Amino acid sequence: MKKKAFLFDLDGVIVDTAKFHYLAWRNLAKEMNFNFTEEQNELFKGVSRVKSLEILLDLANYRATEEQKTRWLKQKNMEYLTFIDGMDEREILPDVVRVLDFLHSKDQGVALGSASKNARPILKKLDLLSKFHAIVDGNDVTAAKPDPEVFLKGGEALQIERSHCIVFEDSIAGIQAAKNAGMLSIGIGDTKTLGEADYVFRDFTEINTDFLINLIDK
Ligand code: B16
Ligand code: MG
Repeated sequence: MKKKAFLFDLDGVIVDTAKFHYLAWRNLAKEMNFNFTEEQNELFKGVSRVKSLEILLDLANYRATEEQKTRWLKQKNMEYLTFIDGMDEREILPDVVRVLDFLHSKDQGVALGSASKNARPILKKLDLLSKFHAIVDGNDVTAAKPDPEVFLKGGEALQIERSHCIVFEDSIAGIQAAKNAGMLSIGIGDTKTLGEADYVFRDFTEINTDFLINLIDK
């Protein structure tokens, strides 16, 4: 059995925090007199907080001062954190823990590769911190997905070469980041949206033990 690195995105892969990001951005959009839709929220997946605000300002056609942007970023995050505070283990997406535990039982490397600066408190809230040998998040990277930095750092932290790294991602930018890193990519979500990935599954319930063993032995 070979040692591989399995790199997990957070939002949309381990937990569905996109709905909380959406509610917080939507409330901010109201201050711009803009009706922010769930469809538009798709553009925010895997994108950093600062970049998300830039996109929202563009959509709303709103010119904000630097001071206002700083205030809004803080306000959005504070509201997001109140939603996170109400979360518990029941929010973990189906079969994520089964897959994490299986990889641990096979002595594989497991790391987080997320754009979020709130990744650690979220994993703590879900009691998942101990399932990761390394955490690379929005606080550790300078370049956002589709730049490969977050996954390259994950592989490095586990000391596993990139050709032996496997990425689970729900966003197009994240799949591109995995590809740019020279890693195998597994899309979690819609086949049409994530068509660029090497494999796509609706969720982890579709990923069976044989598939994981094949990935390890490849
Ligand atoms: P924060 P991921 C990303 O997480 C989210 O998909 C994206 O919507 C969010 O803007 C970004 O994290 C930054 O999050 O405001 O918590 O720093 O999918 O890369 O795990
Ligand atoms: Mg994601």
